[in-house]
Amino acid sequence: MRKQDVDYSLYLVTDSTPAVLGVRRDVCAVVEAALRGGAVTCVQYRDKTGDTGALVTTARRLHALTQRAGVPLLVNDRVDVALAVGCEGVHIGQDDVELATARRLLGENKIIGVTVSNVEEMLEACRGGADYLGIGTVFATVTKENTKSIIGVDGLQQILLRIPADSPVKTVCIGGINASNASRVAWQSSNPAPHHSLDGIAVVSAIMGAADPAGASRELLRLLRTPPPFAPPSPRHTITTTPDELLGRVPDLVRAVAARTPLSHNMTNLVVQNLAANVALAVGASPIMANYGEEAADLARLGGALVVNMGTVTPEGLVNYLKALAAYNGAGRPVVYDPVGAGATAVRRAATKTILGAGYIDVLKGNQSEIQACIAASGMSDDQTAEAQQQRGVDSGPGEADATKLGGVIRDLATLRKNIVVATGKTDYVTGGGADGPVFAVDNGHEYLGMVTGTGCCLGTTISAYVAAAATASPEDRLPAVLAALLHYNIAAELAAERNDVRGPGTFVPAFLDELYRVRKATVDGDLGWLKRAR
Ligand code: 3NM
Ligand code: MG
Repeated sequence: MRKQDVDYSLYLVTDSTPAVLGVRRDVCAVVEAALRGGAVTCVQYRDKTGDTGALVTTARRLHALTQRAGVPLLVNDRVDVALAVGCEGVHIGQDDVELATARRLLGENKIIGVTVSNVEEMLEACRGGADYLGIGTVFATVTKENTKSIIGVDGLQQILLRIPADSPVKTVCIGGINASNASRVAWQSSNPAPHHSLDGIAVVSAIMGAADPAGASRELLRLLRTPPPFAPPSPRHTITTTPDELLGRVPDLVRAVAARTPLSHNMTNLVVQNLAANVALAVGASPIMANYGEEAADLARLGGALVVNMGTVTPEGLVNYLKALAAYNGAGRPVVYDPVGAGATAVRRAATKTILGAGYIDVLKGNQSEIQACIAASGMSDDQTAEAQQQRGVDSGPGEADATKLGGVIRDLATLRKNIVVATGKTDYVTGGGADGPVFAVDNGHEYLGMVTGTGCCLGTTISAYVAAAATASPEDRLPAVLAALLHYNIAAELAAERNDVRGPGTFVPAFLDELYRVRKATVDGDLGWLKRAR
C-alpha cells in the first residue's frame, strides 16, 4: 500500500491499561476483534510504559493482524520499535523525538503522524513533511492525562481552516470522540475546498473499551459518514441574497409563525419567564418555560425550537442545558443560545465554553461583549482578552465597536461554527452565510428596550419562533427568518414607544406586547405598512 492511499477514516489507537481494556482482555485480542468488524482503517499501537522487548513482541503480533486486514500499523513514539517490526510508520507527539530525526531514521516511504493542538504546531508539522496530523485534544478524556489543551471542535476547525491549501497532509482528530459526537464532529469539520476537511477520527476507549469492538467500530464509521440530524439539507454555500430580497420574504415568515404556532421551549431565568412567554404568544408562538432537562427529549419531538438562556447559571442548570441541547440536536430541531453575561465571571466563561463545545448551536445571539466572550471560549482570542474586557454586568457591552470590524469578527465566528451569529446593540448585526457571505445590519429599535429587563432574552425567544417556523434548516431559510424576527421585534418596539399612552419603560411593556401582536395581525391581514420602517 502506498502511503498516499491510506484511509484515515477510523483510526484505532490502542491502550493496554486495565482501566480502558478491562482486566481480562488482551490488547491483541481486542484489535483482532475490532479488525474483524471491517471498519477500522488504521491502527496505532500506543503503550507508554512497556519494556522494549515486550513492545516489539506485541507490535509484531499486531502487525500480523493489521497486514491480514490490509490496514497500516503505526507505533506511538517509538521509532526503534517501528523499525524492529518493519511496520508502516510512527506517530509522534510534541514531546517525542523530532519529526526530522524520525524521518531520517524511517525514510520517505514510512508514514509519520504528528500530534498538534494549535495552528503553530500544525504549520511546523506541515513544513516538516508530516504525512498526517492527529489534532487534539478535542474533548476532555479520561484516557489521556496531561492533555495540554482541550481545543473543542472550534479549535479543531481553526486548525483545519489554516492548513496550507497546497499541503498533502491528512488529518484525524482525537480526544473524547465516541458515538455521541462522531457525526457532529465530522460534519462541523468539513469545509469547502480549498480548505482541508477532516479525514478521520482517532479513538481509544470508544473501541478498546467496548464490549463489542467490531460492532462499535462499524457504528462509528457509519456515524462518521452520516450527517447529523441538524445538518442543513443542501450543501453550504455563500449566501448572495440582497437586503431587498430578504425584506420581500419577511411577510411570509411572519405568517409562517402565525400559521404554525411553533413551540418555543425556553430554559431561561426567573426574571424573564413571564415576559418571554407573553412575547412568544404575541408573535404567534406557543411558549413553554421548562428548565428540567429530562423533559427536553419529549419536547424536541414537537417541531419547535429551544432557547438556552444562561441568565441564571447553576451547576444543576448547566446539566439541564446539556441534556436539552443533546435532545434538540438529536431531533434535528434548532437551538438558540443566549450566553447572558458570558464574560462576566469565571463560572460563566466556563459554562459558555462547555455549552458551545457540547453540541451544535443553530443561532448564537448576544450583545457585543457576550459575543466577544464566545469568541474567547471558541479559542479565537486568548482568555486574558476576555478577562481584561470583563463585563460590568449582564446589560452592557464595551461600547459600540467599529461596525466593520465587528462584522468581520462575527462572520469568522459563524463560519467556524457553521451557524448564524447575531450581535445585538443599538444596531443589530446578523451573519451566517459563509466566509464571504454578507453581514446584515438592522437599525430599528427603541431605547426603551434597554430600560426594561429581559428584552434581550425575549428577542432570543422571538428568534426561536422564527427559526422553528423556517421551511428548512438551510441558511437560505434560516437567515431570513432571523432577520424577520429582528424586524418584527424592533419595529414593534418603535411603534409602541411612539404611542401617546406610553410615557416610559413601564407603560412601554404592555404597549410592546400589543404592537408585537398588532404587527403579526396586520401582516396576516395583508397590511405591510410597518415594514416600511425597516432600516
Ligand atoms: N492523544 P479516547 S487524546 C492518545 O490529544 C490520545 O493528543 C490525545 O482517548 C491527544 O478516544 C488521547 O478514549 C486519548 O478519548 C484519546
Ligand atoms: Mg507521544
